[in-house]
Amino acid sequence: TVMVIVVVLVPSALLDPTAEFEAAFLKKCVEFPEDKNTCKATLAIFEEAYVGKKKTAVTEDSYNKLFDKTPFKHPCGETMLYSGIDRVKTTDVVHRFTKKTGSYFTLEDTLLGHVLDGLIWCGKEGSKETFTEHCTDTMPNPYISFWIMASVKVAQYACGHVTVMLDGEREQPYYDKSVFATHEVPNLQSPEVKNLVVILVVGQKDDTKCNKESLKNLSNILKGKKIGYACKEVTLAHIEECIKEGKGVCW
Ligand code: C8R
Repeated sequence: TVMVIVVVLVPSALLDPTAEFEAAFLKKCVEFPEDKNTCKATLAIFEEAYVGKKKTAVTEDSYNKLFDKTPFKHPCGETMLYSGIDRVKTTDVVHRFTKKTGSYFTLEDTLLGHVLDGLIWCGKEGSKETFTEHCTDTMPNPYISFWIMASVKVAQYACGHVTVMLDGEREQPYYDKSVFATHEVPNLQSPEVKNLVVILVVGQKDDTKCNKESLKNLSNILKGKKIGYACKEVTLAHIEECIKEGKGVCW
């Protein structure tokens, strides 16, 4: 018999989804200087939520400990929500705005949101590994359960004048199936939250788009929660200008 030994020279991280995922997590985590020393501990708590479990067993509550141990640090009165804003026009205008101007904080500007945006993860029963494929083909799954819990938590954390960027060119800027509608609006706390300010992003300003039926629904829901409502049309070009000049006071 002839024994054939094949040695393949590929960096081991490329063959090992767990190592690759952990490296990506830690790399993005240390970009937050205040959290640098706790990134490994945060990763371990994060993995507890899904490692060794089948996808459908990972629910929103699986991430309770993670959110308890990783509280938000941004000013609660500078919370920026958004919905549908990056599907049509210029991708990610809201994230470019908050990053460049340093005013307002989206979930992706908080530690966990920043680290996990763009990553996919899941576990398997009887395995200690992290997988990064076929993770979202069940409901629930570890990925969607995380984003739902993160959305609930950031809405509960918000206070004062909360801002939300919505797409004014859509028929329904406030879309009742969105995460914003199903998990954020219902979790805004009164009296901590005084007001929800809709920044309605439009192509051309015509001062009619705030009158859309779907926004009347939103204002009625808020009225029922004793939270104030305001809506302001702002053109995409104006926001792009603010981004370019780094102007956080934009409307
Ligand atoms: N939020 C929800 N989902 C998020 C997210 C986030 O910050 N970040 C990512 N990557 N995702 P959408 P929406 C993923 O349709 O439904 C919070 C999830 O897979 O543009 O109203 C955030 O605070 C999720 O299913 O908007 C924001 O205020 C889609 O992207 C709303 O919820 C949802 O993206 C946005 O959720």
